[in-house]
Formats: sequence, structure tokens, C-alpha cells
Amino acid sequence: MVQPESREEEHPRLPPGQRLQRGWPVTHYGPVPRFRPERWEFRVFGATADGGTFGWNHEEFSTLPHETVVGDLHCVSRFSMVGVEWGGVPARTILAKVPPARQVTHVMVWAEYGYSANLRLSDFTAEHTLFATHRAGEPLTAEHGFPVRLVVPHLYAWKGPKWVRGVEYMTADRRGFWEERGYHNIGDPWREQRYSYQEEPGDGPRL
Ligand SMILES: Nc1nc2c(c(=O)[nH]1)N[C@H]1C(S)=C(S)[C@@H](COP(=O)(O)O)O[C@H]1N2
Ligand SMILES: [Mo]
Repeated sequence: MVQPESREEEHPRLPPGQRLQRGWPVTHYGPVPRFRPERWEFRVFGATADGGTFGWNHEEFSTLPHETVVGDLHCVSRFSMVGVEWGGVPARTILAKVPPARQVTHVMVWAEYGYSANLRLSDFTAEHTLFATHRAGEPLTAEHGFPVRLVVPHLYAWKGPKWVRGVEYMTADRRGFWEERGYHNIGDPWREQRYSYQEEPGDGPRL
């Protein structure tokens, strides 16, 4: 039998305190939402450059140019998957289509049932940050976030909401769902930024 330790040694890409997971577990809080295409909208709102709110219905969102990204998924509960192939719309494309106001420093990514995750603009515009619709060429399944989930491979996976419904442009930082509930405001797995008590001045809004 292969010991988990020996497998970890084969993967220098594994952040501290993480172990490799076989297969693809399903991890989230609450029920899996039902997709209702006629009511679905991807909204961009908050501090947009022109002050307006923008929305794509599902058909319109599907026509946005797709890219493929290979990235890792690190759950703060200590399992990781490496080399996952995602397909979808780069977050940068959203910013290009709906320009933010100059003062925007952070975004809140919103999902069904009010789940949210805050990100620094620099994490949102990072090369591999993707609104994923596909994994390994196949559409996402309902429990993994169909029709759209965010993937931010360089942060813990709670920063990637499944069942995304919108992006809010913000001129100041504000905590999202888990960031309000004891998890780290930034969530860099390489620095093991798991919990909010580890935050240093400047890492996030006061608790
Ligand atoms: N909407 C929503 N998205 C979510 C979560 C959640 O509770 N709700 N959990 C996050 C966490 S903690 C993890 S580890 C990943 C898991 O993704 P997976 O179930 O596709 O493996 O989804 C993230 N996205
Ligand atoms: Mo997680």
C-alpha cells in the first residue's frame, strides 16, 4: 500500500499541511441549487466605470470566449488535487467587458443562496483565475458548480464559489461568507493562511 507521505514527496507542488486526494470529492455548505436557465443571470454590479449594472443571461454568457487553464485545488480541510484542467471564461475577460471604476481594489464573487468570497483585484486578475464551466472538457456537474464556478488556483478553494451569479466591484475590502466565519481574509495556501486569527495588520478588514 502506498503511504500518503511518499505520494506527497512526488509532488513538490503540494502546499504545507495538504495531502493529495484521489478522485474528486464534493465539498460545500448547504444544498445544491437547481439550475433554472430562464431565471439565471450573471450580474456585474457595484463600482463599475459607468455606474451601471450589467447582466448576461445563460445563452449570452455561453458565447463569451473560452480558455483552458490547468490549476490545483486546495481545500482548507487539507485535501488537494493537482493538475486539474478547467475550461471557461477568464476573470480578466469580465473586467474587460465591464470595466471597473478606477477606485476598485477588491471584488466580491456572489453565488446562489448568498455564498460569497472576497478577492483582491490582483487575485481576480491573476492569469489562472477562471469562471469555469468545464472540467477536463466536460460540463461541470450540478454538485461541482454547474453552470459556472470560480477557480482561483493560487488560493484555498473556498475562494472559488460554485454556482456563481455575479461579481460586485468594491472600492474597499469586505469579508465574504467564510472570511466572516473564522477563515483567513486572503487564503494563500503556500503561506498556510487558513484562519482569521493568523491575519496580520493589512491582511483584511477588522473583525
Ligand atoms: N457556493 C459555494 N461554493 C463553494 C463552497 C460552498 O460552500 N458554496 N465551498 C468551497 C469549498 S470550501 C471548496 S473546497 C470547493 C470544493 O469544490 P468541489 O466540491 O467541486 O470539490 O468549493 C468551494 N465553493
Ligand atoms: Mo474547502
